[in-house]
Amino acid sequence: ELGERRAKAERMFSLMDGFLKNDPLSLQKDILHHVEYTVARSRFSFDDFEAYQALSHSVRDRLIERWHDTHIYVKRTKSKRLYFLSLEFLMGRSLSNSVINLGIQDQYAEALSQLGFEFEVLAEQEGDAALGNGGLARLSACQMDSLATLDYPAWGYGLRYEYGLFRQVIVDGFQHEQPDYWLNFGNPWEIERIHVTYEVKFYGTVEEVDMNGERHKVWIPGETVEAVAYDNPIPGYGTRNTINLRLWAAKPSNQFDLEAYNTGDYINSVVNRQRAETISNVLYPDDRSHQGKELRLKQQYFFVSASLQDIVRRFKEEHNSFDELPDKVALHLNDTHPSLSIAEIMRILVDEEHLGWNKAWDIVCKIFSFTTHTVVAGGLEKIPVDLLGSLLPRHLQILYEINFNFMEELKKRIGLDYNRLSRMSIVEEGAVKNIRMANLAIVCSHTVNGVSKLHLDTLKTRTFKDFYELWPEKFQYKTNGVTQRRWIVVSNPSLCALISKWLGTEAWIRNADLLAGLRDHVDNTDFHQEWKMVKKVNKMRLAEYIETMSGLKVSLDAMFDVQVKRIHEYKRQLLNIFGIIHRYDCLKNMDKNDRRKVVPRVCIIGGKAAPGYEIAKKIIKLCHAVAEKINNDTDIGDLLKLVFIPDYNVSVAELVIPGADLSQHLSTAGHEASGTGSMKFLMNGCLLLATTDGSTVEIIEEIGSENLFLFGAKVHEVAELREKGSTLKIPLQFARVLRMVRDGYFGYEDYFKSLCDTVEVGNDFYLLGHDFGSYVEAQAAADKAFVEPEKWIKMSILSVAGSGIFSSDRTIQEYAERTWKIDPCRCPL
Ligand code: GPQ
Repeated sequence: ELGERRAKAERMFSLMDGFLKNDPLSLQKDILHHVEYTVARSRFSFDDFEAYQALSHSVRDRLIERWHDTHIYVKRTKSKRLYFLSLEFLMGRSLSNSVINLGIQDQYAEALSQLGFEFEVLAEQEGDAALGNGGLARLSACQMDSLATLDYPAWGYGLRYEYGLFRQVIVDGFQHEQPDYWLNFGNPWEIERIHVTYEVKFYGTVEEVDMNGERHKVWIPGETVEAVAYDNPIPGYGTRNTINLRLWAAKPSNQFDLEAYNTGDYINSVVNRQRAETISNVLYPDDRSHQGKELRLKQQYFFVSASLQDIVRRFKEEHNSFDELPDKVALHLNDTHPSLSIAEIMRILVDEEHLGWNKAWDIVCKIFSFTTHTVVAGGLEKIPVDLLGSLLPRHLQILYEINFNFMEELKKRIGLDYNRLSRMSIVEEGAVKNIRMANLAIVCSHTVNGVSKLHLDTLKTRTFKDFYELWPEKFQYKTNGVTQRRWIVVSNPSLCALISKWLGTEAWIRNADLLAGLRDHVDNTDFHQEWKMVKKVNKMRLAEYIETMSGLKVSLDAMFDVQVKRIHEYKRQLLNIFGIIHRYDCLKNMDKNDRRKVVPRVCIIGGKAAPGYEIAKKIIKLCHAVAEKINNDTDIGDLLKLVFIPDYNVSVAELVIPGADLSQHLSTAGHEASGTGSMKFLMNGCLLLATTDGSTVEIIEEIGSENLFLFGAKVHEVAELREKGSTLKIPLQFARVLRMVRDGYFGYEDYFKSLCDTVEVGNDFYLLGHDFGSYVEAQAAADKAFVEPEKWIKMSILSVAGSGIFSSDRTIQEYAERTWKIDPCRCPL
């Protein structure tokens, strides 16, 4: 029988002509095949977009082959798998990244040019997959790339939102939000798995029943929705391994309500069924605060339930006893958003698999790890008990039981310290009772991770102090990282080529530590010349983009100074704008001779404000109002320009970051858990102007404080400074700038009033006034360094040379070894 099966397999393989071939001629044939049969256009006439579609399908075919092989191999080796649960993945575009990771970039370029197309032009046809908000979501995407590249047997799980993060449109300087219906033109990068579906239950009641002489809880749902899997292959670089990102979409359940149909209200019944699909419709755009919304809770549970059913099914296919679960499965909670997993897996093990509470709890406590991205306790996620009880009645019981046991254990450990007990309780008592998701995640996880060294300190001494004192061994940090594949190889091809040339190898693309080798050439003037040219090419690309987008012509001799990230008060884009006003004010008051010594600047700001975040929206408007004034002042000319780049997203970042000379990371010390944008700039040879916050602390350790421009209050000073309140000394220059805005120098004085109030003496929580003086000094130091090109280029080279440890490969390897305890599982060629 075995012989028969093998013969059949061989026949199948040869019928398909073996694996797909990657020579340019074969690629052309495949592309044309897809033009004709997938896109259904005539091969004699198709446009760039259709060519992009056909091209993507040919890439997808190659991904699928490797993805199948990887699955089969992991299954055969029975390796322990990591399941990375995240409600957000900010993947951006896939085409270039896939082709590069597959290692067939040149072949594709040649194939296309023979067909009369240019790869780069077609790549521009792709829209971003923006299923996430900001740093947290992009981190997940980088980590998926590293998991695949390092051959780890991992799966990502998330939601397939039909509307990704809103598009930001600027009208009259104000942000407007437009829906991002990104699936409109199809998505060649996903594979719909119509047969991989699970029922997800909501509402209803819990009953107790007798089963084989035991009492068991049974949840009778009030509503059932179906989850359908969409698989997104994630290729590793320099390996055949291609892992899966499985995203769930909601569909109406097949168990329809017969009653409703029989009573004759057919139309309404269909319309009601359709409501199910709304669960996975839209991504919540408020980065870090979505409290008390039923739909959000539904999304969380829908995602958790489908993922865990899938994971448990796969486990049971391969193993006989749940005792093996901790050796075979690691579940990672990316922030608290998927924490309902804990209650859900308890429900599955206790109610469905009849494991007994204690045994189930023992197992569950060995499989979860948790990363928090939050700094302040006030930002932690809570779910109102009433809401949870009505939507997930059985889960609420389970959470109460977990909490009861935890409280009992805690009393034994710490005695009857009621204040502390109530702070640590998973259930928050009060007028509105809440479930504290972070407490739940900490109680059940074997490891709690911060995202930078400084962040861990904050967790230990402030945010989770009580828990740290109870379980110090649980607390770790893994400094975030970003993938050099996307952030150098894809987005900065000229720098990529230059690095490989001077290192004499491309091995740094898999091992970023090798970037340190650039230090050997830091004094080489030929190297400097080439380095300078690369920056120039990237600045030209960015300048062109700015001109097409805004009509503004900018000078390539100016320093390109960039701040791009979500708009938040703590990130202090307002400090940047105030600095620009101050610079403008100084220029206006300078005589002609002095002006000649000024370093021209192009200030670039970009980022989205959450739709309901009024102050953030005012910051965007102020940026436009100031830009309007400065850019139209002929007296100032090229000495100062201010550009707001609308709709900042992953692909805009790929263009902006390589073109920056200087980048700004201005969070008030102690507020940025890590920050990952800075790492992308660092890898692109852009110098940083930053506060000593988040991962900047470690960047300083790597490249030395002399190679970046630091300013501002230190973490340990912040609390004291805040206490000083209105007695805090504020520089006159700051007061003057604030006055200008208040007095309507840039118009809209009524509209900007509440914004100005947030930084008024005594009310200035983020300490803009206090930090302004040292900020202006750091800016002056940057100006001074810029007019010494040799010095600047050295700093730039040393930045890239020191960026190796900020590769997400390093982060993932640390997680794999210290937290998940998984081994690489490299699929043979
Ligand atoms: N982060 Cl809590 C987000 O992007 N969204 C969030 O809701 C929270 C955190 C960021 C955080 O602000 C950055 O400092 C981190 O670098 C990033 O997560 C990834 O850890």
